[in-house]
Amino acid sequence: DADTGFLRTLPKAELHLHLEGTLEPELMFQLAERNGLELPYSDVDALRSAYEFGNLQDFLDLYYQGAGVLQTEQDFYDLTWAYLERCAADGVVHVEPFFDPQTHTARSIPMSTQFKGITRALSDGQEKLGISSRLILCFLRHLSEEDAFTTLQQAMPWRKHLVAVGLDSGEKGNPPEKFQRVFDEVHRLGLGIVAHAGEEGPAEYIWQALNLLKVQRVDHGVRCVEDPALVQKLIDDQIPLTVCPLSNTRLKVFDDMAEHNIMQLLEQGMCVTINSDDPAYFGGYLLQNYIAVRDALGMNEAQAIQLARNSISASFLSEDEKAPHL
Ligand code: ES4
Ligand code: ZN
Repeated sequence: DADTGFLRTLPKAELHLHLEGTLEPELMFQLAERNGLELPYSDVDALRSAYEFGNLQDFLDLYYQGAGVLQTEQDFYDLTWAYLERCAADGVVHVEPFFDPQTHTARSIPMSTQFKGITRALSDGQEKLGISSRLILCFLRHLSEEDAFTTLQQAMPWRKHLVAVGLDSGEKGNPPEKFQRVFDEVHRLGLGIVAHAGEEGPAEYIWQALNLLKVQRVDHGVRCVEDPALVQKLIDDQIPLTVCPLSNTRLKVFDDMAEHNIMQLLEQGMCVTINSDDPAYFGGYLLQNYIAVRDALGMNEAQAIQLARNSISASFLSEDEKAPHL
């Protein structure tokens, strides 16, 4: 409809997107076939019907299993390219995707295979689709800090292809403080810093991400409302939150989209953005997330414009690079 056309045409950036979370069941089966692997599902429909999650860990178990079909440079290219084509269709002009190298190095897929496939697709995305991008490596927080240090070392030959380092995976019991020293090193290397915090974890983890890891953005962050002093800090310092509405409802962070707090956060003056997180698993790419928020929470055009502008201004682009989109 006309309204969806408006949301599509808005220049939007996506700042919270896991490349492994864009692996559609169809591509998963294609890659399994290409690589001679057997999937524990009879077909695409059987796999899709397994996407019924009670919490974050239920999802992560399937997500890490699914990523097992990614083996060659071409696999990483095809994954990334398919995502960029979706972006073009949704009016996304800039992306800052995450990838989880430890998921792949643990299966003996070299860091170079991952970087080569992903960066070649991102470069084609700029050239053929006009979509700019900056890549973010994420450490898996359920693994040790030592493992994160090793991963950072292995990524150093590719440092110029990275804009930032993030922290993802199961939040409960894996607080940001566990990774303070490795993010000190990330800071010394001149890379940006982001972290998932306040998705399933408490407001305290958001404080730790800010004060100990020195993040420039908070991924999710929706549980900030449990601490009024934290809410005030996020407003005062205009720390961007990369909120993922369909993810939060699929993973039961909120029971229903009607209960999501994103519009309250926005109206309180926080720099909130809309993102898709793991769209192949949560039922929609970026535009579908805007539509879901509009339909359930009555986001009006002015608010949609604000959210899209926030996504550009919260990106790691330079002010000169942001200007044409603002
Ligand atoms: C993730 Cl939704 C979410 N939370 C934490 N880690 C993740 N990795 C991929 N999706
Ligand atoms: Zn995420």
